[in-house]
Amino acid sequence: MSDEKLGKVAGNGLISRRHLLKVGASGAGLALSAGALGADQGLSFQIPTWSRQPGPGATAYGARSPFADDLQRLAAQPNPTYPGGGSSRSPLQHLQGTITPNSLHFERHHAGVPNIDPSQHMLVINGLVRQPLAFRYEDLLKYQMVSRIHFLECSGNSGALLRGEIGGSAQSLHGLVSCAEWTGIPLSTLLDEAGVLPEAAWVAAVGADAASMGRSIPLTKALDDVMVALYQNGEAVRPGQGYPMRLFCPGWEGNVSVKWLTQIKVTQEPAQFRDETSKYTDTLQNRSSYQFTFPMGTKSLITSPSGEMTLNQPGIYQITGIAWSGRGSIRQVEVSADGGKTWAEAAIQGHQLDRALTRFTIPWEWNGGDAILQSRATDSRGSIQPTRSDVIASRGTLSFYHNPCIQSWQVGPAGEVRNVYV
Ligand SMILES: Nc1nc2c(c(=O)[nH]1)N[C@H]1C(S)=C(S)[C@@H](COP(=O)(O)O)O[C@H]1N2
Ligand SMILES: [Mo]
Repeated sequence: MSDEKLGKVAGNGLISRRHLLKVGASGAGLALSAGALGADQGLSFQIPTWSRQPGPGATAYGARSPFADDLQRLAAQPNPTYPGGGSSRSPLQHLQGTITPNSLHFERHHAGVPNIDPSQHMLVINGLVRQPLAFRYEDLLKYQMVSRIHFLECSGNSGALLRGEIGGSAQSLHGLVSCAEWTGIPLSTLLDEAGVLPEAAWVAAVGADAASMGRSIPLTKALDDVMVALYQNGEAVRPGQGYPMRLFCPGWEGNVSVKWLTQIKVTQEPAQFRDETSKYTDTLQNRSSYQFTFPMGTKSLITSPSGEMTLNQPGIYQITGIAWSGRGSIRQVEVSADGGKTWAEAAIQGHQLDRALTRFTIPWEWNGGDAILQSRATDSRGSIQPTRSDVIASRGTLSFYHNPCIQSWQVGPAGEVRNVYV
């Protein structure tokens, strides 16, 4: 049969999404649960134990199935010289759709999670304003809010690939990205009330954690789409995400979305905080550094099959993954099964929202031979995800923040999937 007849759309087994996969088992010999509809067409049914009696009733706060309890964040080992510092990563290889459940949203803390009583917490706006203001939590609840679905990505995400680390999973290599519906008050509303003076050009945002983590944000961004977020996926922002309030800067490196937000100082110049000088800058080969690299790049990642998974046998697999861009929406994702020699366009599974995760999918037939799976995103501005060599050629090997490069997953002869560099 011709490749077209088989539905092949690119080299090494990528299949058209319109092709019938025929992977469902035929009924013969299978014991299935019939529900209320009864057996049919030679399928024999058994009633499972859970259908024979009522289960427990409704609960005050939901929990997931014990069969799904292995979905856990991956936390870095505690470091006694850096109390509370570190991160935990989202289990990207087990998630579907585009919204990260709050309990699995990645975390990055510089001095642990403060236990903030919202009735004792204040947000102060001062500096180059006509009238300094202080807001209590209840005050903020009186303002009109907006809801936006956006990804959040740590600028250190995927840095392991530039360091050339061996092995790793989607979670361990790329799990510092998540996506949620954020609800809060546009920062412009609060700045307008304080009355920004004409000479102002930046704001300095500071958190109430023991790190007093601060970042400078250009006033243009602060007045454009930055919000003081109080809710995440409909419930109060979790302590790990900044309860009772955090700054949220759509599309920009996670570090500027200051958690446990307690002060916004309007200034003429950036404050030069520790986290914008000693860290989160990108040093080039000539030892000069990029500072204030704010928007995250155009990026995608195959989440399944991915590193540390095993394909049990040759056959059909649904490749799926996520794509995002800090400057717009995702226009297209292409997938390769031969290490980038040939590409096929993946189907977009749902939303293609501005600066949000976008899910892609494409069926693939693994023939048991060598395969290298890659995905490549293009955003709404036409920017194409670079290869690792592109990134290294453009800025050398001294920096590992802000890495959007294409991930390569090699499928070995026993079906083992691992991170490789091509
Ligand atoms: N006050 C404060 N804000 C902070 C941090 C912090 O340690 N303290 N970490 C920053 C970093 S580096 C990132 S990537 C994001 C992570 O947000 P998340 O933990 O909600 O995923 O928060 C940022 N805001
Ligand atoms: Mo970060």
